[in-house]
Amino acid sequence: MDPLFVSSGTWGQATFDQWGLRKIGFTELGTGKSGWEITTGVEHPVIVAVIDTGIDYFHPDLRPETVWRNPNERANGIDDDGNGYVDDLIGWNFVDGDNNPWDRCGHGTHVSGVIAAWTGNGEGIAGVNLGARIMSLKVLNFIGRGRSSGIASAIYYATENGARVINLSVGSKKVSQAERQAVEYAHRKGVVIVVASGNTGSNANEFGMAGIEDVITVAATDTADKRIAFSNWGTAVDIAAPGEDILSLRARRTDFARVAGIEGYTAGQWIVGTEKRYYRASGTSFAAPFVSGVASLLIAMNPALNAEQVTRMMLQSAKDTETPGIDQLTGYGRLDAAAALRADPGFYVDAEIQNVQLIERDSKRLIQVIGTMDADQFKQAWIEAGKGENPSSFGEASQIMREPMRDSVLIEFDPERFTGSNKWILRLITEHENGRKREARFTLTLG
Ligand SMILES: [Ca+2]
Ligand SMILES: [Ca+2]
Ligand SMILES: [Ca+2]
Ligand SMILES: [Ca+2]
Repeated sequence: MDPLFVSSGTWGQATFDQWGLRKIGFTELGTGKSGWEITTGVEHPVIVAVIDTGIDYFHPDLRPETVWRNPNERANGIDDDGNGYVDDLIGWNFVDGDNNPWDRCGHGTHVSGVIAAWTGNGEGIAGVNLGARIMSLKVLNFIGRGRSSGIASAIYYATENGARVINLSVGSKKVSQAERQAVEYAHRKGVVIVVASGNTGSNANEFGMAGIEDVITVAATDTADKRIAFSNWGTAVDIAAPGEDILSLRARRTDFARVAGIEGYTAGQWIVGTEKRYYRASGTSFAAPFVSGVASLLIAMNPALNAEQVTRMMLQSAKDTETPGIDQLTGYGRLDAAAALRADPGFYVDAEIQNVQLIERDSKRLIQVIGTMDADQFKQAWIEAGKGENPSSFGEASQIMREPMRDSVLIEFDPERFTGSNKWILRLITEHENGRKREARFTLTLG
């Protein structure tokens, strides 16, 4: 195996150097438990667009085939395939308006390495999908800045030129109308769009593309499956993946933590290896590509899967962490690739409380619970309530409900039901016919 996949403690840490990859289910072959024993992705190469700072396409730990090549374009100064880009041989550089997405920052190469570093070549690290084709679309310059028009154009490019997965480890507070429309377009065309939740420790709903409905929003977790403090949270978060001290590829002559001016960082501190070819970094930027990589492996395993099925397989099989059930820190939980690769594409069991509001009807006050209780084979659902912020026990608050519902009023309570405390935890539990349950919690604060 690759030396840095096997090693641990290289920079004095207590974990494997590639703890994140192992955490999500890519362990040594021969154990019967590794995701790679189901597929390594090589049988069916899947194009993954990395919309970022570019790529070091000469990196020795990337298979030459990993860099996507436009099959219908030649270097002749003519737009052979008529896609509007002249000589776009391996992607496009939307920053400078040319065909060279060379990475002068390092961020995009790091993201690309998580997805598709050369596993099993006896050098460096391993990546999630050995067969992936990375379509590098450069939208950010050497200090990680770019225009939103470039991001929108890159999303269209990826969609029109065969990408089945788009990784967006970029973003800021604002999302432009053009970006929103581009994401909607890619979604309509069946592309899986994966977005980092952002690193401002705030609500991802207000963090650019991470707050758009049609994307998979990825938060970052640590070695104990806890959300890392910088990782944005909120109802927009769908899933979490490792995002601390993630080891990947270093683009030649880059040190992006230094350029970003991270407090207390000394130049070269995150560079790894005697040849200085590797780099470790923390952020939701490096959690998202684990999800993109696994999405591409699912498609490699079964190219007929659609985006909805791919998403469902990852979300429904995620390992529940933080508060039981779907929560605002980690969504469905931490990505589990081995489980996702074994998941039934049709299976789902959902429980979600979107809102709890006080309404008045016929001069009577009512507490209305809005949400979703649904499954592909729905058995039943019910709501329980517990007193205080951390209830020691829950009591039944509703009858057993036999009909699935989506995005609608699940129940109305008489406020009198909730006496003796101004804080209650509501717990919605949905049960699948096969016995699997999922729950969602909501903190009810009474005035
Ligand atoms: Ca072209
Ligand atoms: Ca040409
Ligand atoms: Ca390697
Ligand atoms: Ca949870």
